[in-house]
Amino acid sequence: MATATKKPLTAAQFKTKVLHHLNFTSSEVDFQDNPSAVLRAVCLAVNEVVYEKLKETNAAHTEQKARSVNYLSLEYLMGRMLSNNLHNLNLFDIAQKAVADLGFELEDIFEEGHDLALGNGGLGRLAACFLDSLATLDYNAVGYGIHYQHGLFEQQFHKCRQIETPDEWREYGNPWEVCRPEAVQEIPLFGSVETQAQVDGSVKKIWHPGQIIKGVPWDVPIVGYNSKTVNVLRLWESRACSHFDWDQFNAGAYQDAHSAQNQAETISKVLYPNDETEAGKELRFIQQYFFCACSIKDIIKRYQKQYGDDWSEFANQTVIQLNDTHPTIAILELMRTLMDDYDFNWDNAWAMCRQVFAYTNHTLLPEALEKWAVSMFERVLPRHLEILYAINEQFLNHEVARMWPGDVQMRARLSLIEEGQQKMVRMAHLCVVTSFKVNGVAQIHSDLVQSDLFPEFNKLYPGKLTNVTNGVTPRRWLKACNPKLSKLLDTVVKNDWAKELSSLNAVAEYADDAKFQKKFMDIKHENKVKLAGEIHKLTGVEVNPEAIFDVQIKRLHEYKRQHLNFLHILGLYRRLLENPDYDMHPRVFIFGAKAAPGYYLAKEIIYAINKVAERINNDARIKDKLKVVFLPNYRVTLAEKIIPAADVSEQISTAGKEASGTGNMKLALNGAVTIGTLDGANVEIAEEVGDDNIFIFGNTVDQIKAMKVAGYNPWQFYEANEELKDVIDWLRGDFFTPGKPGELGAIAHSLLEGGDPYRVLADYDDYARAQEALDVAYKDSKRWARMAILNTAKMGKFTSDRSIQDYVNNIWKLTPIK
Ligand code: GPK
Repeated sequence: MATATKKPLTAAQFKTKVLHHLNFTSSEVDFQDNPSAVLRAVCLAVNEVVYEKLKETNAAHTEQKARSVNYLSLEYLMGRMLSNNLHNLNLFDIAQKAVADLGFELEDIFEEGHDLALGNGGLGRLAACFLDSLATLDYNAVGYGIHYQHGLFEQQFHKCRQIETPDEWREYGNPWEVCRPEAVQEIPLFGSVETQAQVDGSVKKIWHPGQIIKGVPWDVPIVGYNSKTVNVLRLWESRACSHFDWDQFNAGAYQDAHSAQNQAETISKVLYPNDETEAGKELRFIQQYFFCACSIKDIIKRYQKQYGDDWSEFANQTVIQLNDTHPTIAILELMRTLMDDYDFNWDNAWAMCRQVFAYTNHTLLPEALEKWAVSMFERVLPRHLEILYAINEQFLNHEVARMWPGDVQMRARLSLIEEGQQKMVRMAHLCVVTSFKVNGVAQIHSDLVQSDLFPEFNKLYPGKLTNVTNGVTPRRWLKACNPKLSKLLDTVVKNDWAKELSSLNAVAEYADDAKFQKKFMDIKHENKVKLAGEIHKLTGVEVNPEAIFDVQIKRLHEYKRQHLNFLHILGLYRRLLENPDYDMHPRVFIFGAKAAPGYYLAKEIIYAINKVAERINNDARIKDKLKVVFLPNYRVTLAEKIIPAADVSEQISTAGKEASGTGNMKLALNGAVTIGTLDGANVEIAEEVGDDNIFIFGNTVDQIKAMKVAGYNPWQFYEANEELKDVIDWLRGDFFTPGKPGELGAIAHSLLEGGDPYRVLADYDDYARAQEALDVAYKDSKRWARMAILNTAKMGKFTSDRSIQDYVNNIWKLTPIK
């Protein structure tokens, strides 16, 4: 298909489009004091370009019969869309002009936008970065997920404690989505299975569902950067099938008439706010099945549009990537569909499934490995449970028995069913058995997946378990969020680094160049001044941009060890109280984190940090040497403001617990220096930047394991370090909570009586040592500038374009669209 090269839009033309939408789509003639109407009109103007490209992309996909990846994910943390889409379409400058002509600053218009926060943390944001890269690299890809009415809750602090309020991201509509009534699906649930004998002696299984739910797709266009492609993220919304029972309504049973509808709509009502843990709730299970079933039907429908009833190309055309175990049920749904709806025999259906599914593991935490009660499974999806049992039987009797004949323990260990009081389905086992590839998300994590999590599967299926190190999109995480640094990089890098991030390597040559150092650090300073304004707006706290901006932004979790950072802050405070002249460069500790609403200790950690911050920030004795701020409602949009201004990146998880991390990459890319453990992608970041440009501390994975074998005793570390002992005792007493002793005691209790499961105390000493080394380095401004520059220069590996290319080469085998 020959696409005529179109002339780029001018600012005047773009302004005409915006005015058109202000007048005719929004009927908003007087928009001067209505920036949100301007935002909507700008989005609609951008969409004119987007839809045109979407149409062309669809045509090219059809014409080229391109193999596609279908990314199944329960979470997508897209953030705001406008700035990103303008950059990716190369419309940023003209939009800025057009909007200025209308009397607005483009940046103020952005502030009217709402985050698409349909995810919790790293896993959801990774999915968003991957969609950006897939479109940028011109791959045929569809993201599938749930159109949650409420995304991740909004966080406020009330008397230092986290309060959650519902996210209302589309209360007044969302310009970035299109409803597709022509692609609605119907999804069965509950009921029973009938076994019908056939004339040929075989049996046919017929599922008689107890309920049918409607799945309504909403498409969010995904615009590639400087590419031809616009893909879609297709999000399913649940609705009742027969909308309204008028008989009941007329008979006065309003409640009943509404209840079926309410029940159906509950499925896509709200995102579960737990990061890396599973509650085992039926509604969550139904969410998973609902979106998988809609997506499988949609994938088949797309295929049949091209190939009709000929299934021979399906496996060539389709790969389905499972983003963690959350969409595992898609495997059973495809099996069921092929056998029950399309008359596949078992072997052919199973062979098909084994060719199309691949699975990404994102965590080793045992509490995050999904298991579903067999009893619940049977009630909700009786037919799927039958299929699961049949897969298990075949797996155990053929594959396991062949490798380990007569080994009953091995059978029990690998079985898809965990025996016990309550029989459970092990979703990860189903993923590993079925998928043709299983990947971890950073090298050290993938090694641990092979050696510790699935060693038997690794033996059974050599070569199946592999690694794809995570990455982040440099479009959002440098070009759009840090325009000043981006422009500086443009002056010394010839290639378009946003598309070829490894070309940033050229910046390394300037690491010792005094002029470049000054420019680089001046930009960092300007970004810090801007963030200081934001911090003041959000917390009322004044911070000094000359101080070190030390940042820890991520979900609140014990394994991420915000409390290690916190204890060290208390240690610094203690040193300053003992000696107000204690030699340290002033430091601002900046936190951003949401805690799962039901995660008690995580919420106590937030409370303690806020409480201590109140005291420290108002303590005149220590002057400006120490400030602590916890920014409320951490989300993609706030990350975009914090990251460009960070000097220090805290990546301090217990070794072996953080699968990869991706914030570590974003911060380093923007010139922050990492203080971190040898965990997740920190290991690979250290390899890239070199030992001189990162502060590594703490026990390694092997040392952590050895401590467990030897018997870990947190009291020993408490007794051995006077500072550590003192600050923990502060928390146990009423130093920060006069008259209320022990109000901050939960942390101390978990570290001592609770056995310190994440080895915080074991790493305190070395963490404090690394922090001192960092302080020394910062005071040498030339040395620090060099470190910061080299961090930016050496991040080429961590673009999500590289991750996607790894997936393509080793797993998906796609070819780009021409
Ligand atoms: C892992 F298992 C999970 C999960 O449920 N949610 C989530 O955000 C994260 N993750 C890991 O904790 C990070 O280390 C990793 O970088 C990220 O997934 C993306 O792979």
